[in-house]
Amino acid sequence: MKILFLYPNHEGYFRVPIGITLIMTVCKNAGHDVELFDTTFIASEDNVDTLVREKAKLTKPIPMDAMFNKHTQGEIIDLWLKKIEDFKPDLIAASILEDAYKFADAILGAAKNKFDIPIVAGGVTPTMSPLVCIENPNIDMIILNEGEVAFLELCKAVEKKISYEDVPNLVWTKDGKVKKNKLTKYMDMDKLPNQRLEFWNEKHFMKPYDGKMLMSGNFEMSRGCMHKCHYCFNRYMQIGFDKEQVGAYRRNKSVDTIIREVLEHDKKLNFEIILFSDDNFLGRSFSEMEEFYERWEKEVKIPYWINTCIETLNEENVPKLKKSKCIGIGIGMETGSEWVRRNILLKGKMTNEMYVEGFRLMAKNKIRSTCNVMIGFPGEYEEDVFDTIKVNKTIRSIDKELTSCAMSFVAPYAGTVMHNISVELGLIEVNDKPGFRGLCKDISMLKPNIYNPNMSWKRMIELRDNFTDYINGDLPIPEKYLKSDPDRKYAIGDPIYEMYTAYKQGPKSINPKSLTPERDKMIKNGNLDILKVPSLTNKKINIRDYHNY
Ligand code: B12
Ligand code: SF4
Repeated sequence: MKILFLYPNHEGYFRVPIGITLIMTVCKNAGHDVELFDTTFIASEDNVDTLVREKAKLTKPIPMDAMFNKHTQGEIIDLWLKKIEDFKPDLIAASILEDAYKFADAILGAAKNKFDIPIVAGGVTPTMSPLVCIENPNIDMIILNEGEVAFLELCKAVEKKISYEDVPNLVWTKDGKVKKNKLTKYMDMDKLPNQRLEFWNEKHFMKPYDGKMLMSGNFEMSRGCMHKCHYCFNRYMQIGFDKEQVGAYRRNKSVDTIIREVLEHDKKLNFEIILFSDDNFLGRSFSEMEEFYERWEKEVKIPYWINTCIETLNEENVPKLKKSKCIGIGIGMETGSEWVRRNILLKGKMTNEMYVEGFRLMAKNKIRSTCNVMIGFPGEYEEDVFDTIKVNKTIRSIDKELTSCAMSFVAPYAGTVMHNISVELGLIEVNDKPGFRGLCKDISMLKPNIYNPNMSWKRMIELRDNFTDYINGDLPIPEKYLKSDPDRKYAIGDPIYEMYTAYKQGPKSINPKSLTPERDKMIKNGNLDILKVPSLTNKKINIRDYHNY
């Protein structure tokens, strides 16, 4: 069968995406004819993320605009329609993240208008919000969650023209009713095939790093995370599906498998750096990591970069990471306010002290590090932001060559508690078009998305823009923020925190027919305090006008 995949990447953020690559791989391995329409290098004139990082003085500038050949949306659609005409697929399959959903919709809509080919969507956004996406007239079906097994079953059903009833993980409509089929188990990571990389433009393998472009490989050694952060899609992946599978989400690939996979590709591609996409690389047993350090050092010898949680680093493993050629580590701290981290983000009990120690340890072992933080959580105050700035200033001062810190805006992605709370409290402009109902309009990590009564839109941008200067000591921290208030007297009585309590158990997938279930429940029970949240009382500040405020 012929399957045309769509990777609707609209901001030029290149790197081989493992998810859709694995889906294409299983299809090709099963004998299907697979082609890809990838917009990465034609929908943007540069890599927006790198430009932002360069502007924030986080990376050494490397001009990359020559890699891009920006087309208008109309031109992209013409190319897409031509591709469909030439290839004549039996099925169109798109991988969608929320930032690119609107763009994906425009491309899929053009196909829907002109051809009669079934369209299926997978990836994080359809997985988090199936009831929203299935209302989209340009999407016929959704594969929830991991697609390696389910998608092949769907191909079988489409090819043989048999009922979709037995296709696992499928969300579809029958007789006007939305149906959710049974789910398959989370994948055994050692049973996954090695990625087939032939679909991708070679530019996807380039990684701007320390002022150079390196040949990079993108691999995964684990899936999932054991933490419960309120802003992260991982929490939904733990609890949003099969109750029996809650503890099964966090899984590892064996060291043997990952080494074999990397070496297999390295023979042809000569990697200069391996990027591990795992969210919490060191969140596995000590003995397995020992095996990894030893074997990587002897058999692979390629420098690598990981993301991990701060509490996984210690005096014993950091030198081993270094010895096995780990050259960089990304850490999500998210906020420097311990109260916000513990109570709003549910990020665990990590103290600022633990973060500073962790960064010190990495610098001592000459490993580069990045501390990622955000601004704009509902219930965050300017005082909290300066707590973030102060702890990052300490981290920066450890070693300016080896540490870096990056601040982005909180993006309330559907499927996270941040999104639930933002919708319930009227803190975001919510889309009301079928297929989009309940999603945040124009979501992006590059601008404020969430109305915050404690900080104006302009002030948030100013704080983000000045973040690097504050932490480098080029801008003084205002006198009134020099001392932190661990009791957060400035926030006492803020009714917003009630909504966090209502979502303590985790996020709920958005139902476009009932967007504010918890608020409705509170009002029904006579708990009217929630209505005192300024976004619900102050009609003068319309969310739509927040950017002028
Ligand atoms: C590596 C990575 C990237 C890479 C690769 C992107 C990609 N599309 O995979 C790069 C660096 C390019 C990237 C960029 C961005 N990323 Co990113 N990224 C990740 C990260 C850390 C790992 C992704 C991964 O490889 N996962 C492992 C694979 C196996 O899982 P998967 O991709 O979900 O795929 C499985 C299923 O979803 C499904 N599936 C996927 N596609 C399809 C398609 C079909 C047809 C089917 C049936 C099934 C299916 O099957 C797959 C296999 O099981 C994730 C966090 C995470 N842990 O997932 C964030 C994440 C996906 N990124 C995110 C974001 C926001 C971005 C950016 C917008 C950031 C920015 N400001 O630039 C851009 C957008 C780029 C784009 N349009 O794709 C968010 C998405 C949130 C959301 N709800 O949309 C995530 C979840 C992180 C977060 N903040 O929570 N990212
Ligand atoms: S620690 Fe990181 S990856 Fe894990 S749930 Fe929290 S934000 Fe997500």
